[in-house]
Amino acid sequence: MSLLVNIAGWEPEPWAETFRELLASHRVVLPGDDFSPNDIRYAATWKHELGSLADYPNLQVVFSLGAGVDHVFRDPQLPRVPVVRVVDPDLRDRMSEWVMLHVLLHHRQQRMYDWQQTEKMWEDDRFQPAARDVRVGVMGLGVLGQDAARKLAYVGFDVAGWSATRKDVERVESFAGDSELDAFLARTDVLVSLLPLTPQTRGVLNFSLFERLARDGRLGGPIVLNAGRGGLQVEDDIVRALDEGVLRAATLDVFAVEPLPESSPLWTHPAVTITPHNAAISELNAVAKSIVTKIEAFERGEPLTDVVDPTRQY
Ligand code: NDP
Ligand code: OXD
Repeated sequence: MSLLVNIAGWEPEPWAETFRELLASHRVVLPGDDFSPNDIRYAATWKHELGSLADYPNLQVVFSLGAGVDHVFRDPQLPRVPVVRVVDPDLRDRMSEWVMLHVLLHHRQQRMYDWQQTEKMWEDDRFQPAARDVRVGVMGLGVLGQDAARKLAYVGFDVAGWSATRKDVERVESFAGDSELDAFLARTDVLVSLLPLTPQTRGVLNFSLFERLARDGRLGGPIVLNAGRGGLQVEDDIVRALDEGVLRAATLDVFAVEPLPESSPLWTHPAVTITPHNAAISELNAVAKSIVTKIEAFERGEPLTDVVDPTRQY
């Protein structure tokens, strides 16, 4: 039985090596290796080439090497087998760190102080609201969103979340479905997007949505953070909203095209903070171990966990 490691954009060799160490009972192969397609039972993939999972007649499970699975479902020739995603505390905690860091950077106006430092400027009379007076709204209250929301609430922010179905998270107000989106936005000063990219969510972070964020917040205008996927945001709308004062600032980890092209105005916009899609990296050892644990359980006859619903695509 073999595991095919099928990766684009990341170095595949270290992944194959780690799987070999952790899954000694299986052969671990890369697409260019010499193997029979009939031997492949599992595929571990990140942005695999379209169609490159089609010719394995005994493939039983596709494992995403990340929490997101849009890179799997974009393949029109995806075999009809279960798709399993990463749900792991290592990845979850990394994302919450990113969210906390960037919400706090805006809340404590750290970018302005960075600039003041370059000017040797001592200007300490700025208005500084309390965290309890800043309303953070987490779009996507799933595994990552719930953890980030809990931690934001623990620090003292006034936190709400929006998801398809209602959630019960301590100290986090839950808004659900399209009918409650406007109410969620109207009470949000800092919007944190942790949605998956699906046909329903593509382009949701657009000018019209930005206009519906709270205008009476304590940070001088709404702020948007997106670590979900680039396809959620309309990048021209972000620039326009910043230029027209509809948004005060944006922090973006993900982009429609990655790496972000040099020509993008986002690179140099003074109100934009950019991180290179590393809000929560898939740490090789943690993710490979979690996949191997799932394979071992599956082979003992236990049900697969973290299987993605192919109709929802998340
Ligand atoms: P989950 O599937 O656990 O959560 C997704 C959340 O989004 C759920 O609360 C779901 O609602 C909600 N949702 C989905 N579609 C809609 C919709 N149409 N309307 C309202 N709510 C919706 O995913 P995770 O939290 O594990 O991950 C979220 C995303 O984060 C990933 O898909 C990936 O794209 C991104 N990510 C980015 C990383 C980075 O480094 N930048 C790293 C890891 C992940 P409900 O629960 O009610 O179904
Ligand atoms: C993921 C990612 O989906 O890293 O895990 O983007």
